[in-house]
Amino acid sequence: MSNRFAGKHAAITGGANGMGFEIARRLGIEGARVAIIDIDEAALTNATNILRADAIDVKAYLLDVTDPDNVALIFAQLIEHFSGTLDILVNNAGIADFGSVENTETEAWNRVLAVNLTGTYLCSKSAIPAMKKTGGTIINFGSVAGVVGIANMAAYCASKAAVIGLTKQMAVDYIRQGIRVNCICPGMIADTDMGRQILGTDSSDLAMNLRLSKYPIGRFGKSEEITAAVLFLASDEASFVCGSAFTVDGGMTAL
Ligand code: NAI
Ligand code: 1HS
Repeated sequence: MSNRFAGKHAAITGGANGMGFEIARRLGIEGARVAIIDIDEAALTNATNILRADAIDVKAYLLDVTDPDNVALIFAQLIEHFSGTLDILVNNAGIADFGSVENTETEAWNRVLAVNLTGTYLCSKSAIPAMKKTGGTIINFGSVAGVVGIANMAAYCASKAAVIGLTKQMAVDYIRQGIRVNCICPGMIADTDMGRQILGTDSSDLAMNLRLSKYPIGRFGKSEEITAAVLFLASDEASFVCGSAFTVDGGMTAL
């Protein structure tokens, strides 16, 4: 096993479940000390126990990434825990909601934008001052839904397109200050709660085949395939990768 992240300090939002958990686990296995941040207290406890059983140095932080004061507070705490440094931030926390523009309630619209976009902005804002001191990298979570339209996901698509825009903007502002910013744009990842939630909206053979027909590779993705790409972006091997919207989607957006 390589030790690509030995001596690195990493924070992963939404790190208690799904892809965030897998990313935290892989970063830890490859040597990083990790902070997992999540709104789901029970899942945080469970994730911490699993990671510690794997001998990973992990600390859990309960946080709603949409809350500006608490984001600032928790990031101050975790950066202090990491002796004033933070090398890697993965803005992975996200939620989905369903509806066209006409039938998306304003409250749902605001919540999706708050978690997926404002959460990314707030956590980055709190991480950047520490990163400026020693250099660092930020990986945001976009989606194929930020690149092409997905039926009945107005708020989600808008939030992910905005995350891609924010990524490019941040990349330009911060690369000369030693911070590389990129985003990952996964296609459908079926083995997470969100993946199951989306597929569960219509699991008829017709709907499933229609969805699958959008994927030239002939299948949906797995968390481990996204994790591998995120770890590449977080590593020094990606030293010239900056402002990228990295699609990892079995060819979905190439079709
Ligand atoms: P998931 O539902 O398994 O995990 C999301 C995590 O974010 C959960 O632990 C949840 O508690 C946490 N979270 C939600 N709201 C939060 C908040 N306000 N503050 C802190 N934590 C919060 O989802 P999954 O599939 O692992 O998704 C991770 C990211 O990947 C999301 O940004 C999602 O939009 C994106 N994505 C997912 C795809 C999929 O097919 N599953 C495809 C493309 C992108
Ligand atoms: C949830 C994630 O961001 C992907 S949205 C893509 C849904 S699909 O229509 O390609 O199955």
